Amino acid sequence: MLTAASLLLVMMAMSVVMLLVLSSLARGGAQGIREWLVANALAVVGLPLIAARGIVPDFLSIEVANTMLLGTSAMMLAGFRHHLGRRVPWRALGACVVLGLAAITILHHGSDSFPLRVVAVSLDHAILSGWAGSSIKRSLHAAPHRYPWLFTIVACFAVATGMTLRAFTYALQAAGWVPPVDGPTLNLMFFSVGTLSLPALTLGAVMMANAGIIARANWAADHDHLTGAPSRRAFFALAERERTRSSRHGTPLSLLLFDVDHFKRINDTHGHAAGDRVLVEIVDRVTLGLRGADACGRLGGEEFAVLLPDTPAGGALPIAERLRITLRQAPRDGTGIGYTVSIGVATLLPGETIAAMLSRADAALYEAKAAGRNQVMVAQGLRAKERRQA
Ligand code: GH3
Ligand code: MG
Ligand code: MG
Repeated sequence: MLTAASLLLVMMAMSVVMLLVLSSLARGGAQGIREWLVANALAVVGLPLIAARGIVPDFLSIEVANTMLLGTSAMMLAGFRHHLGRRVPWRALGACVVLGLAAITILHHGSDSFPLRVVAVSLDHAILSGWAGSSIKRSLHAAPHRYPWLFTIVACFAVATGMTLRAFTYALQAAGWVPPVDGPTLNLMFFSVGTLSLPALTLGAVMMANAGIIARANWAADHDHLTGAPSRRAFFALAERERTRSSRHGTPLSLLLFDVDHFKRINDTHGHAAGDRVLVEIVDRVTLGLRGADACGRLGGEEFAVLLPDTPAGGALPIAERLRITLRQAPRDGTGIGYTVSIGVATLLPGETIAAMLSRADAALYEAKAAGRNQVMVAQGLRAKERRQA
């Protein structure tokens, strides 16, 4: 026979499992894990204390246990706010717990009303869960993956609704209403809502943390860690997508491959850190001058590529020339280090692969270097070699 005590002990075991799951995610760098761990640790102690009613002193199974469970809801909310990058309102959370404790104490030692104690505690849990749900809902637009967030929002609001219903039912009972089910069954029904809430919210938290870890890992794989530009892998994937689109719709696709001239000298003269700042500055300046559909990727070292969808050879050359002239002029609020780039331009030939186009652009870039640097060369294949002197 399922009793409130056995349910509480099962849920305590669930919290122990959740502690292990959360601990396994702690190394992933997700924010909020510490608070969720504390929430479940509080439940591991608080739930058996409630179940031990009559065995341990009332002070422990009523005041201490209920305050711990209110702390659980408060710490879950703190974890969600931390995870979302929102301010954690520690004072308000502390006030919710302290007011809850005050109400429990008064309703224990004053009027000693069990239904009114349930009303106070349930309302407190309802406020904290509803608050968590609306905080997550407000940040939903920033979710890396919607499902875990929607699951958690629904869980928070379901808990808040269950707790409000519980408060309402016990308030009616305190006013003399006789419920259609007997006291222990009613207690068990609402206990199920209460005890299921923490595992459900923790499951949502674990899914959100996991989605965040995966999103960060994907971002790291697709972006260069220094400049934030698309990585070689991401650039090739994008170029491949654009190549497919270009051959399907018959639209032109061009590519600029550029390399910083004498970059080794910049490192040698100003130091490696200054060289790093120059690379970041270059990506920022190039990206600023591109259209939305264009992309600048870092292929390695001080070599970058710009993909120009819907751009024929005649359009790519002036863009390359503009890029070369812009980068030649030191920006007013930049590193203060002067540099130039050499650029190879290639436009996709019918049936050509991205690797082949890139190889033609590379040959043009090599020619630009050999011809004295700080210039643009157009790859052979579409038209005769073109050259723009600085
Ligand atoms: P060239 O005009 O022929 O391109 O000459 P270069 O000096 O630019 O070319 P080289 O290939 O001789 O040297 C490239 C240098 O770029 C050497 C390498 O240490 C430096 N480099 C590569 N990656 C980074 C980086 O992430 N940060 C910094 N600061 N330097 C880098
Ligand atoms: Mg170079
Ligand atoms: Mg190079």
